[in-house]
Amino acid sequence: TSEAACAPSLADTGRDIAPAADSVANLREAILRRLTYSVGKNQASASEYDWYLAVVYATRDRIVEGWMASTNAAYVHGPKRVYYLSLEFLIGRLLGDALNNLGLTETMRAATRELGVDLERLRTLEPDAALGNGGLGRLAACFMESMATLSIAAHGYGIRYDHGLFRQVLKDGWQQEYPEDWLALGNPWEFKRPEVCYRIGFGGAVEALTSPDGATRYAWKPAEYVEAIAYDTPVVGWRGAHVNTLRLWSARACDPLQLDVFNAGDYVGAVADKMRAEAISKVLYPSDETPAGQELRLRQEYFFASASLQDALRRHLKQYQEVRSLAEHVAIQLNDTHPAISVAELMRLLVDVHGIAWEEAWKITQGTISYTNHTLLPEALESWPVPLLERMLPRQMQIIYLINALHLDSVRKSGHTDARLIAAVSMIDEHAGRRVRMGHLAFIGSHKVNGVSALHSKLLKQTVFRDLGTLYPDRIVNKTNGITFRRWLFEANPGLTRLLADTAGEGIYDDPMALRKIAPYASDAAFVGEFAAVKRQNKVALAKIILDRCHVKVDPDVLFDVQIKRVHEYKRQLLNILETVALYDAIRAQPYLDWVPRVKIFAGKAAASYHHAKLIIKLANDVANVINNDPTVRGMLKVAYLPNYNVSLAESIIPASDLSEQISTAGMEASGTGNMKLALNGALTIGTLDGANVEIKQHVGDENIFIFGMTAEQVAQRRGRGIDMRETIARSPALREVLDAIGSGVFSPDDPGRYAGLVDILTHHDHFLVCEDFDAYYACQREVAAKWLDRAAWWKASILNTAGMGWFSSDRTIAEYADEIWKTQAQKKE
Ligand code: F55
Repeated sequence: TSEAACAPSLADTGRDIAPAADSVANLREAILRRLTYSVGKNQASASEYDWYLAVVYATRDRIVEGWMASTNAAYVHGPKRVYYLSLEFLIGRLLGDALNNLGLTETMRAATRELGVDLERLRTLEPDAALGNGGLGRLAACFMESMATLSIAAHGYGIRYDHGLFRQVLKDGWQQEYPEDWLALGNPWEFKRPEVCYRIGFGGAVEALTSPDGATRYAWKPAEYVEAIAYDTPVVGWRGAHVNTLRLWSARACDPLQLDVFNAGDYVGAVADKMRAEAISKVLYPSDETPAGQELRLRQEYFFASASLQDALRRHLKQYQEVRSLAEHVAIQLNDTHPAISVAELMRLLVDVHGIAWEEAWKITQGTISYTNHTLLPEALESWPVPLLERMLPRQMQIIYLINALHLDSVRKSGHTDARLIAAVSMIDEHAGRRVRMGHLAFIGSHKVNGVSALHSKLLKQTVFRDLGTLYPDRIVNKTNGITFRRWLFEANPGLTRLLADTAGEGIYDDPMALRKIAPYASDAAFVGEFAAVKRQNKVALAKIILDRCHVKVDPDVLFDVQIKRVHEYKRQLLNILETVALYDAIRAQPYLDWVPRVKIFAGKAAASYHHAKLIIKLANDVANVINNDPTVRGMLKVAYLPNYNVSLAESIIPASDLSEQISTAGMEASGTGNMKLALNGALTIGTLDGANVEIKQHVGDENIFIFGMTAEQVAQRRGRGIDMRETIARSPALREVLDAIGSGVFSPDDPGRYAGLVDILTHHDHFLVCEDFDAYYACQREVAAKWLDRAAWWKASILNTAGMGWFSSDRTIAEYADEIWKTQAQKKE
């Protein structure tokens, strides 16, 4: 029997149909072969993990031929190539993704069953690849899957961190960080490519050479080199049609040790250089939003930018034998400013290494690069001190100066002489020591700059890039984020997927807009019953996880109210906690009223150095302890903080959620993508008019979402009047009671002063306007409760959420990038 017999047939893709007997047999034999020859075990001695490896290898074997075909097709047909440069790829587990996209889930389930092992169990042995912090990194992972699905010839480039995002443990409610070790048992998905190796320079000096024709050329002589080694992971698209590559760089010292130092007896000193070099790919920086500003971070940024650009240029030269046509054949997308040094590095490679004249090189660079902005927060905008850049990357700093000088010349030539404007559009910030503004560098080096939701892109033009946007009015565009439905619906929620396909037809597997077809069933009693039954099943499964991990027993029939995301003041977990306490007070005041029972579910990590966010986590846990143990509440309110939020946990929580908390201060959440995952799975949103919530409202309908609070404009106005909240608090008895209770230690009897400072900030410097939005939020939550009591109305709204979310597929987002930014199209044939 040939391996081809195992190839996915369209009919069984993603469906729970009876698998063909011979494919099951083939797969079973393939697993056994891999167990024997790759893992080196027999059936009798194989551990669960050995079986897991054999299953991954057998799955991978069904990807590799398509991978080589896709790679080859890109050389033969020459479509424009896309390079997605991101310091983060928050991937999660890959086995379910690969099987599902190959249409092999059921066949594999049957094959493993015949071998006496449980596929579901094996899946959980895979560690999450957590090479990202949050939304930005997860977006990169969704985009990789969508680019493969749309057969775009794309490579992802990033860093193969030895250690991804830290593991969060809650000890007495306090967050503790532990190193994460996803590679401890090896990584069966990756292919090491030791032959794909680039030298990355650091430090040293620039030599000016005058050639015989009188022109000056510059040569950078780095003081130090580090090698970048490629590790490739195949990314298989939906139905296995196309396979792209995620290429992650690992840092390796050029010399394993200094033998002379070693021979002199200094065994530690002999490997010091090696340690310094290899530190570059040791660990992901765990900060979301606030850049760490440390030298090692800049080394990471340059290391991966340079390796990726050298690799892209090598591939282009191999295919076209010259570099001048780069912009016609290549699009490079910068995921935030983290890879923005690419602008200077590409110029260096073109001018110094390939001998292209400056002006032509600049056209190529701008024509090739584009940049996505993910934040407006001023403290989140990256800038690097000029002296650091001069020391670490002297030639790139020269190039930045020259780009800036030419940029400012052209600004002046077009008639702008106003000193304020010149200072505002300069790549050098002269305010607090001289620093290079990486957002400006990325903007000026790009042909397109995009925001990630309609509101965010609008605000981008009004704030961060107000002046640059006026000078280059066509440059800023919007590309509202999306999510891959394969992971966030088909894999995470197979029960709902089956119901949707049975009702709306198989078309939903390939056309997310076909979800609209379930709208007519939103009040159909039979459909509602099945929809509700799926949700209940998912809630039973989550209740078990909550019991195991939080030791809190929750009834699957209560309202599951969920806020899952990185912990940050602007995301306002505090607002949710304050409302929880107010509800607790109200229940205690009238315990025999008919309260809508609910559980508040939280999950999320705080940056390790973000003390205030860690205190918010502790508060949520303190509040949970008091409420969960108060008999007067009689289970009408519970609070659970699930530790160590990651992609896999999200896949369990999201399908079980009834209410999605998207309550950031308006104007501060660039887009949000968890909001999309939850709404797609039938959760109703309670949220502000922020980020993509605005567009979710348009797509699901005003009646099917709970919007409250200030708009972005009102936030700006309110802040203009100052952020002292004493009057606001005085006007709200409920808020006053809550703040008094928290501030006086009702939830922290072991340390009554624990939250005095936190309450003081809310009272006197409430930058995120928690107090100002409190009453509106509390009232909106009561509307949620009222709707919950009208079961038919609730399910109708829930179903209309799922029906209306098709537009938020990342396939739509990627198609827009391809059309309007990359100017590329899907590959024809392979
Ligand atoms: C990571 C490192 C640094 Cl130095 C700065 C920011 C981050 C980071 O993780 N940012 C992030 O996740 N931003 C989010 O991007 C999402 C995708 O566009 C948005 O949906 C979300 O609103 C935004 O906060």
